[in-house]
Amino acid sequence: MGDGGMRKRIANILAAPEIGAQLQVGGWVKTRRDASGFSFIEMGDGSCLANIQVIAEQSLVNYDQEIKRLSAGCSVLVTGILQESPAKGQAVELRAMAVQILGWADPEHYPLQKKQHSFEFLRNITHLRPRTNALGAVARVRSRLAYGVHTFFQERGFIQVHTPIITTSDCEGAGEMFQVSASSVRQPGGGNVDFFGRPAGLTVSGQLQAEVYSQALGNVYTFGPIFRAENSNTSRHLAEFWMVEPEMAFCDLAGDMQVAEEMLKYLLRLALTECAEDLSLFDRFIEKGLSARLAQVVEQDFARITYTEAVEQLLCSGQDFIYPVQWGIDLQSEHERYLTETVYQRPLIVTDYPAAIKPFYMRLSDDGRTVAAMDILVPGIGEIIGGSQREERYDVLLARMQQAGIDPEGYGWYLDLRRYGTVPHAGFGLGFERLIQFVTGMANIREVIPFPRTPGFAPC
Ligand code: AMO
Repeated sequence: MGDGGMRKRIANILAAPEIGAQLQVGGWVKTRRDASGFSFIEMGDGSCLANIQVIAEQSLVNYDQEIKRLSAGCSVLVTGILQESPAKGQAVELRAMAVQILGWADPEHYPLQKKQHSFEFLRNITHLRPRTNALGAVARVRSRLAYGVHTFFQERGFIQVHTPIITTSDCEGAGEMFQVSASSVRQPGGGNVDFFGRPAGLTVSGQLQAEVYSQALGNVYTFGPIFRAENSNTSRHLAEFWMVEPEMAFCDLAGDMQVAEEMLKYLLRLALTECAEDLSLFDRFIEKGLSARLAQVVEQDFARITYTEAVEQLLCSGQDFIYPVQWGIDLQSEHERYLTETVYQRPLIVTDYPAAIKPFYMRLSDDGRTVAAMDILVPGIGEIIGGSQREERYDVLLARMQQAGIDPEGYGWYLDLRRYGTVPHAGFGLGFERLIQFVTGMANIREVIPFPRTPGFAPC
């Protein structure tokens, strides 16, 4: 099927146009418009937001039979000469020498017509929605930022650890694990036993296992899929999402916050510089002023307050919140968003939460009632990062586990880390989809993951 050497991606053609060169481009038709003696075919190949315009003249052998039947969604392989475009709207165009139709898309049934479709409609065709401008742009930004996560940590000497997807430890202790050990194995002597010998589930966080490696290798990170069976049908929750979790030995909460802020700014800067074309689409159609907002976040220090100060501010706000505020409550999205959007109007780090509402692994502070925790809240989203300094003292950790009703039996390995050469350490979890929401302005988290899984929804 043509010469791979000659075949080019549209992004590369537009980045360094070679006028007069013979090229081959494979892609999907967006529109076809007929003029006298020739047709304009707009085609995209997903490599960038821009399409390329093909000029197909009626002298082409399949012009009447095929080219004039092309419609949105058809796949074509075009061989042609790149030339400067006389018309406004594009700098170059491809004058076709041959247009090979690889696949038809019946215009009667192809669901992606030229009009703008709602994101709700597109969610029901997750297999076709990446062909739209917006979802294609999201996929490219997501890919670039996933790579950026690795470069950020690798450039700083962090070691990536592949933490398990199947686990017997419920890190967050919130009872949101999907069970996987239902299938049992037959024993040689007859009878069935549970596959892993004890209940196992899909991981809700790679943190505990990342801690293991941080206690041997220093600074590590894990970046993988996370599964939570929370029955929350909100625009910020998924049952399957991706989390970036660094874990740093010889590090306290201050160091943790510093890395988290640096990482977020690094990723936003990367999006601004390397995804500018895609961001311009979001800026025009999803959130006006998006790029300026991101640029501002990169420039400013994040605000920092304690949980106790946050509660005081909420109590004095005069706002009528759905969930009443008092010291000891878990901050709700409405509280988080009020603080970061209305009061501070920039990212906000809230620290020192009540121990009673946070997991057992967070380090108990000297006051005995708060833990060295931090959440980073951003406008439009609320919580994007949750982290803490970990409890490195054996006795305190054991007591916290017992208080939380966790059987220390199953966590002997985790306690061992405190028994043998324990060191202060800290880490955090960045919800990768919430980052993509923040960067693209997408209102619903279901649009920023290729195949969203939510209660009652997992179509393919
Ligand atoms: P936490 O539970 O706060 O922390 O989660 C960390 C971040 O993950 C994102 N997040 C979600 N994103 C989409 N759908 C969900 N259902 C969902 N739940 C959480 C949020 C959140 O800030 N072990 C700790 C992290 C650590 O301390 O290392 C943890 O899991 O952006």
